[in-house]
Amino acid sequence: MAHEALIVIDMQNDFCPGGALPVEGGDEIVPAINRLIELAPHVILTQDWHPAGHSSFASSHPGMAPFETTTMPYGEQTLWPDHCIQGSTGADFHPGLGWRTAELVVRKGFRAEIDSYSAFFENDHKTPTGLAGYLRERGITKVQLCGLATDYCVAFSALDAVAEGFSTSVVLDACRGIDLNGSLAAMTARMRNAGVNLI
Ligand code: VGL
Ligand code: ZN
Repeated sequence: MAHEALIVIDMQNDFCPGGALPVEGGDEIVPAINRLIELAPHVILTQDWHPAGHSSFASSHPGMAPFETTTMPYGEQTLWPDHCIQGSTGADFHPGLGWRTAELVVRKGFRAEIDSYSAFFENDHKTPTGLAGYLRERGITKVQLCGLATDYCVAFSALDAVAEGFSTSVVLDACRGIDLNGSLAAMTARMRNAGVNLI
């Protein structure tokens, strides 16, 4: 139990209804997440944290529209509406989120030239955020994930967590997905096949 951490992924205004990149029902999971936080021995939050003009924004690519795909030096990248700009209200945590006991906030996506869905690695799957080392140094072996979005930041974080050797669960009731071109089913299958415990 003490060796377990809850990682709450990107529970930010821009991913909730009314935000710049709203996930359907994103705000509905706040009470469930707050219950998980109350039960968790350690709580870590992630915060999508982009500079203006970030390369994952469609607005940075003339002629491209949000939700289209482009090729970056590190591979395929979905383009998004401008969202979670550093210091903006959209980047703030949902006002109902019970973040008070959180021990660490991992900010990600702060390099203009590369996106970062996962809490562990940027989208080149090579550049670490430091989270795996932090968890290991603190003796944490087991992680439980929840938040937004199931098929992007939650899924890539969960896949990296198992690959890094952490016993990994995703609480699906405390997540909501974007579901672009079947991404929710595809990423759920990838998580299950990788050995993520889906609960
Ligand atoms: C996310 C798209 C772009 C997420 C972040 O939190 O799932 N999705 N940036
Ligand atoms: Zn983002």
